Amino acid sequence: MEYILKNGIVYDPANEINGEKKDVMFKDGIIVDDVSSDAKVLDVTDKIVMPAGIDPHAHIAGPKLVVGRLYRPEDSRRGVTQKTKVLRSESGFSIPSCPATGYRYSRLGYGTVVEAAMPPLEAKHTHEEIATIPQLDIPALPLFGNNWFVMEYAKDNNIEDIAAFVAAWLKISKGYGIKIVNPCGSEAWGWGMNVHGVNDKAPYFDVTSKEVVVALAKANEMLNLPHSIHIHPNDLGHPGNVPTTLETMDAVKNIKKGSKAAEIRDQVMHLCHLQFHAYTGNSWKDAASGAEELTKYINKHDHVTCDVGQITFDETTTMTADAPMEYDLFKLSGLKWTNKDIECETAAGIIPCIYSPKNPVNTLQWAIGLELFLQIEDPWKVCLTTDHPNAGPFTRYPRIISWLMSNQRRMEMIENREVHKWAEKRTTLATLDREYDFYDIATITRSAPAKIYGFTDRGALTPGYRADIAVYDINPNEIDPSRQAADIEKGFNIADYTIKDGQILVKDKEIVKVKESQNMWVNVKGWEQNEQKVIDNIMPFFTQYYSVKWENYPVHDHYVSNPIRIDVD
Ligand code: MFN
Ligand code: ZN
Ligand code: ZN
Repeated sequence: MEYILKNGIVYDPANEINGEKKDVMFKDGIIVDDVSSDAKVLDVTDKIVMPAGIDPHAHIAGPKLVVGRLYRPEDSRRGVTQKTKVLRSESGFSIPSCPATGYRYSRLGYGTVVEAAMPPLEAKHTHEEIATIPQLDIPALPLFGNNWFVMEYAKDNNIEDIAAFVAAWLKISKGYGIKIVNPCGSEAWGWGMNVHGVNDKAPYFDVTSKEVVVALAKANEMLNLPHSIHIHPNDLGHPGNVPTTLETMDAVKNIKKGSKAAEIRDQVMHLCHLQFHAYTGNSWKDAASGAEELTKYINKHDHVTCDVGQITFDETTTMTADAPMEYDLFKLSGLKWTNKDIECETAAGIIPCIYSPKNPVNTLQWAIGLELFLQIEDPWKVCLTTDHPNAGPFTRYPRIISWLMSNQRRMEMIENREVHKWAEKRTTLATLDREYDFYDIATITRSAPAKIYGFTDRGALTPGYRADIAVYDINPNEIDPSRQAADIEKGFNIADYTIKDGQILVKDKEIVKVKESQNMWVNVKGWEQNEQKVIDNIMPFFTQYYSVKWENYPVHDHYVSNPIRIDVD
């Protein structure tokens, strides 16, 4: 089938197209330069056309989602809709059901969402859920930062075996890249402890957090993985965590990118939900923003990219492999909390969180997130996330976009005391008058995440790329985003069209088609012998310490029925 999206106003930063009136054409699922006169015309006159959105960091599938949904029936009672001819019923607000997750991303004009933390031991289950979420392509990042074998190899500075281990584990778990969460800290949680900073060691492992991070980054580059290491550093959510965040970034600054990786991405480290790692002070009583210090570093260095984890002021559910941090939140809030340990690989905790604009600390967090967006000079270094659902649900992205585009709206919130005065007193937000434009928004929601992940088939409207396209009912020539924040939010809330692989999933703001999701995973080639050697090496430990048999551990092909395999050699 051939289509032509006619007369739209196109924002495509990867091709430096900034608000040009232009037709976009696609054929058989792929963007093309030209179509025949038989092409079906979709009139999008004066509407915004962008590549489909890419969410670089969200928690949408896997064991902690299931536990969260189970123990928060009060969340499932929100967002309920009846089934229609096309759709299953929906439920949930912060942790929507799998079908609702796919539908809602599709309504926002998104086509790709990265599941940011997959325990390899429960990868099978994660993939079954990925298969239950419609509409999207979903890569998943397996967790490596507290893995016993990785920590042992890192202690010996044995980068080659870590690389072989990673290559094997990406195959075994059908994963896309290396995720690290609170390195050494989640292992310490097995003993009721945590680590506090990059020079701390996991108990009974003679290796520091920093050594684990550096070793994994080197292995990542040795393998030329399309994505860099993706890290949630130590000390999340703790006042005074800025030095740890800076030391984490600085630890990898001299690591050289793999030669092939260097052709597709700039960074050697992606730091997720930076907002939670940007606090000064000694306690919440004297905490303040560390955004300036962190953004100064990021502006000066090209080896780090980040996403923000923007607070949205909602009642949400937090869930993370950083289990000791969730215990800290439990002690602060007293809300119901649960813990999920996953043997010798990682950990997890889950607890609701109510972010209120009346709460000084939550307001501080909100303002810091916006400061990060506004103080990072190059929008290619920062991505829009709420670390869904940790800082709020992804369905709030349009509201965040409206905040970024309107200094007037931000000042109104501060001056009218819609938010607590700490936003003004303890951050510089009120002094930042920068406003994002549509090109910047397209960058932080499309082109930057694509580049950071090394995607070479999406995130741009380049001929040959997948026809993943979003159209929004916003006329950039008529709207003044600075004064019309509510209209911006409304316009981005529901796409006019969402097109995925050339299939029209959303039309006239309604889902008209449901499509099976596809998992994207990275298949490293050329390391097979080293992989087997490492597997043979660790087998005695695996047999002794894991409660599953090796035969049951790897994700068999039938769990991933419709994969997009990315071969790397
Ligand atoms: C990441 O997974 C991920 O992370 C992320 O809520 C997450 O109340 C999961 O106990 C948080 N508050 C304070 O201590 C504040 C001080 C308080 C006080 O006690 O003094 N001050 C005030 O109330 C101010 C009043 C005065 C004024 O100035 O207005 C704590 C408390 C808290 C702190 C609670 N912390 C948690 C934050 C961290 C991490 C949430 C979520 C997190 C989730 N992804 O007139 C006048 O001036 C009067 C002054 C006022 C007065 O004194 O009344 C994984 O993948
Ligand atoms: Zn995290
Ligand atoms: Zn996260």
